[in-house]
Amino acid sequence: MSDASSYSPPRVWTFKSANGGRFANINRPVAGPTHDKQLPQGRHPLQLYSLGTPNGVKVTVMLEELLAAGHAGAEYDAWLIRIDEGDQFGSGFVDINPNSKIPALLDRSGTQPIRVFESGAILLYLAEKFGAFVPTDAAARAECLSWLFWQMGSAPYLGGGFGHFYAYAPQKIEYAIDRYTMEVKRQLDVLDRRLAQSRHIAGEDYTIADMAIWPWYGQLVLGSLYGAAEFLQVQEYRHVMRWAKELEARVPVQRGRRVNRTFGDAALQLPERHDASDFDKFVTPQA
Ligand SMILES: N[C@@H](CCC(=O)N[C@@H](CS)C(=O)NCC(=O)O)C(=O)O
Repeated sequence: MSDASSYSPPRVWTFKSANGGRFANINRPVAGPTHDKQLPQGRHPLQLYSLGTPNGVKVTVMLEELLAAGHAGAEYDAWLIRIDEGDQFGSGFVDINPNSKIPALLDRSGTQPIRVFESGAILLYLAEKFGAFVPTDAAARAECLSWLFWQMGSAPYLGGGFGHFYAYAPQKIEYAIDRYTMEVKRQLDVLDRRLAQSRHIAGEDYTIADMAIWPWYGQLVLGSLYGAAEFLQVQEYRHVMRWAKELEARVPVQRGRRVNRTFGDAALQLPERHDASDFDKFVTPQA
C-alpha cells in the first residue's frame, strides 16, 4: 500500500485484498453469496438476523419497546450474524438481504414469509405492522419520517467516514479525519438545535426516529462509540446529551442494546435472544 501523501490512482482500479484495514477480510468489490448456508429458524413469527452494532441495535430496541408496550406479536428470535467471519455472504442470508449487511428480518406471521432489509425499512415495517411509534397525523408523520431518513443518509458519514478513519484505518490520514469530523460535528449541531426545541427528535413523542438516531449519535455522545467523546467535545451538545441519557435509562433500550452483542463488557452481552427470560440469565446492566 502506498503512503497516503504519495498515492496516485492508476488508470484502472484493481482489487488488493490485503490492504491492512480492519475489515480487509470481508470487504470485496462484488455482491452475492460466497457459500451455501441456510439460516437457523426459531419458534417466533419474527426472525431477526443481526449483530449488536448501532444498525442492529435500532431494531432490537424497537422490538423490545414493542414488547414492553404489550405487543405480544413482536416476540422474536435474534440470531447472530458474525460479519467478521463472513456470515452475511451465506446463501440463506443473501436470500433475505441481497446487500449482505445486518440487520435483516423475516416475518413469518402471514401466509407467505416477508423479508425486510435496511434498518430504516425494518423500523418502519414494524411500526406500521403494530401501529406504534410512528405518528398517524400527516404533519407529525412527515416530521418523523424526515428524521428517520435523515439518519439513514447521515450515519454513513459517522460510521463509514469518521469512525472508519478515526478508529479503524491502518493510517491516520489528517485530511480524511478532518473532513468527517467537521461533518459529524455539524450533524451533532443539527440534532442539538432540534432537541433544543422538542423533547424527542420528531416532537413530544418517542418514535422510530429516536430509535434510529440514538444507537449512533446517542451512543457517540455517551462515549460508547469509537472512544471519540473528548475528541468531538460532545459535552457542547447539551440537548443531545440530555436526550441521550433519557433514552439510555429506558429498560427496552438497555435490553435492545444487549441483544446480539459480542464485544465489550461481558455482562452486557446477549449473543442470541430467543425468549425474554434470556436477559435474566445474565447480569442486568445499570443505567
Ligand atoms: N444501511 C444499512 C447499513 C447496514 C450496515 O452497514 N451493516 C454493517 C454492520 S453495522 C454490516 O453488516 N457490514 C458487513 C459488511 O459490510 O460486509 C442499514 O441501515 O441497515
